[in-house]
Amino acid sequence: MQARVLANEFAREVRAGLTGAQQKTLPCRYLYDEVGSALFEAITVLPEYGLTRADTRVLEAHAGELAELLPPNTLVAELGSGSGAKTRPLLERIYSRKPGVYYPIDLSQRALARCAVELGTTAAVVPLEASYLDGLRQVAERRAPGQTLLLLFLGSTIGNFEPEYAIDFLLAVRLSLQPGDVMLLGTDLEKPASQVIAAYDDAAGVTAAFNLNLLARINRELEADFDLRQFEHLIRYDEEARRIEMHLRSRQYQIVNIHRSDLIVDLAPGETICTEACHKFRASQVREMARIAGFEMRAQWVDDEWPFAESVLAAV
Ligand code: AVJ
Repeated sequence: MQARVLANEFAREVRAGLTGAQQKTLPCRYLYDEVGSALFEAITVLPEYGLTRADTRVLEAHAGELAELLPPNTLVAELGSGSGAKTRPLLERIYSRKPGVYYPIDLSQRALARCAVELGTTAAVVPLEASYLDGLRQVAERRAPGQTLLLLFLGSTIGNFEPEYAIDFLLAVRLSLQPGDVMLLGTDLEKPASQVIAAYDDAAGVTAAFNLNLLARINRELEADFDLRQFEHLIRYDEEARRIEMHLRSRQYQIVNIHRSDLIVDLAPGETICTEACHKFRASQVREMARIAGFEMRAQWVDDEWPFAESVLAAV
């Protein structure tokens, strides 16, 4: 029998993640459809989730210092622009004398459109709808000789990579940069387990809704019949690896049909689907990862209230 050619990458990745005897997984980037992005925005203002507030505070506190480290002809690009709200104080400082171009790189057209509205008065926004590395290559092609690039990678998104892969990713980024370019990297830092767990298992259930929405999205886009009420949000924290995982746990034996993935899955009672892993870092670990990838740490700022670091990494 010839395998059906699946309609798109989403259908293929869902199939790959749910097939086989190992831990079932779904790629975390699919959490961010329109509903998922709105739920994530809600997560960022939850009392238990200090990450985004810490990121924003450190950026605001040190925007001036960062701007002083950069030459006047600096160009700014950002991986995963989100709503753009965190980026505003930085862009205002950097482009205070002469407005410049800002390249947000994101797979979501909506995020890019919102970012253009949010930051359009501060910079000339040129949205790039692309994966991180493709977008970065496009920026590299467009830059004028002699311009310095400031690349923002905020919000600890790098924590979604397994540590070895995080280094590979930084290496790939470094290959698209020139010596003297600067990457500003935000990383959530190690903190007590109870605090980490609460941040991903909030009392109001917003993170649970964010997690379950992935199944709703699969139902909508891939003609599947997940019964969301038969799954529960589950958080696991591996303290030694400093890795928090989000899972969806099946409440009973069940069979799910995912039409566009050409797949029928069965789940045992208690079996889980892992939907995201987020690593927490040590401040020294960021310096080390950066060094291996060809960057030198020029500054590192840590929030006083919620352990979170902003590291200034210069390409060498
Ligand atoms: C966007 C990957 C940084 O790991 O904290 C928040 C995503 N998942 N709550 C994080 C997330 C559940 C977030 N990152």
